[in-house]
Amino acid sequence: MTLASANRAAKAKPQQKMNARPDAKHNIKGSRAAFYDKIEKYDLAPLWEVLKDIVGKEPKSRCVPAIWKYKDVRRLMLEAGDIITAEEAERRVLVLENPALHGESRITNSLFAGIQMILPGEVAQVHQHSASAIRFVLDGEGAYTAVEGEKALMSPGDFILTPNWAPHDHGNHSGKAMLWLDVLDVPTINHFETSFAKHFDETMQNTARGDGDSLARYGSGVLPDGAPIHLKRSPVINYTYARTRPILERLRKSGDVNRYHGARVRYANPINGSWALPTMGAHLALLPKGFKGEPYRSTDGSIFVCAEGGGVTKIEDRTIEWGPNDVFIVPSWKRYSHQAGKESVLFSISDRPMQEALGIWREDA
Ligand code: GTQ
Repeated sequence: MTLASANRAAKAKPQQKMNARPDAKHNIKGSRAAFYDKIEKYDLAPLWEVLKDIVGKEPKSRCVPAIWKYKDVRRLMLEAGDIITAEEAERRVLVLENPALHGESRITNSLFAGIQMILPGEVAQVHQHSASAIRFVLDGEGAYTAVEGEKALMSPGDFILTPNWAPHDHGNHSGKAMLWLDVLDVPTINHFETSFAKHFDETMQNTARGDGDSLARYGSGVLPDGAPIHLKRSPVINYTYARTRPILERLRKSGDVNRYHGARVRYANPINGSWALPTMGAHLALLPKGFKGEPYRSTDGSIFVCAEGGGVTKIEDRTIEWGPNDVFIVPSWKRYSHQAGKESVLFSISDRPMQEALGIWREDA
């Protein structure tokens, strides 16, 4: 008997008839186990043994809540800078592994997250892949990421897109280490077994478009005439913190403060109002001083980054205390609430656009 069929046999619950003789139970169990063993050779298995596991009544995340303290991450990232160059590594990234999923290169079941660092003078060479990426800038000033020929200069709080198959390279002409959070839909792309990647002969792209070009073209209420409306992704490359942060202030001042999320904006495609990317959806929220959020849950496990301030998030029976540049996660369908002693800004990102596209996203508010 194989291990799998032994496990199934051990779990098998005979549906005993009222008048069955005592040994019938044993016989049924034994004959079921033998049957399971037999059909396994035909690559068949009994659904009734696993039905409740695979068609769950409620989401049961494999992930656990977790926080990565920036103080530790920055120190260890700088140490990584001593042992490997950006060129050698191709991408010098420390993967944020969900503590329950070590070795799976993922922070939630569907998303990858990592901290990337580029030191002054370094280049991370141009490549492209089926996975989409976003950057949320943590620390440093003036290094660049070049995406589809636009050279985007990075400042803390910037939200930068690398849509699927967009060529991208990173470099640092500044005098300081540049660190940012990468989030990619890699686990989902690999779930579909659809990963392609390509490298180029050149190290860097020709950057014909300067810093801020796409935001200036598409991000102010007018659109270049004839702009394609059916793009699955936003044409904006860098949603700068300088442009987004004052909008949060406006919302706070006018009292547009959601009781769960605070004064929050959604990063949108300016052409059709949809999410900035088809696979990952992001928000930026201001929690006013003294904010006490009400408990909330939704089916999208979320990655949060503290951009400013500090506070705590209660996730069921756990309390996570966060400060600037800390990254933490709330697994799918876990009830959570934010509290902020001082005015704080939280960035968040999840796989919600994919769930909405499939019609399976739910919230419980
Ligand atoms: O910057 O292209 O964190 O390809 C993981 C894979 C970053 C990137 C990551 C990547 C990149």
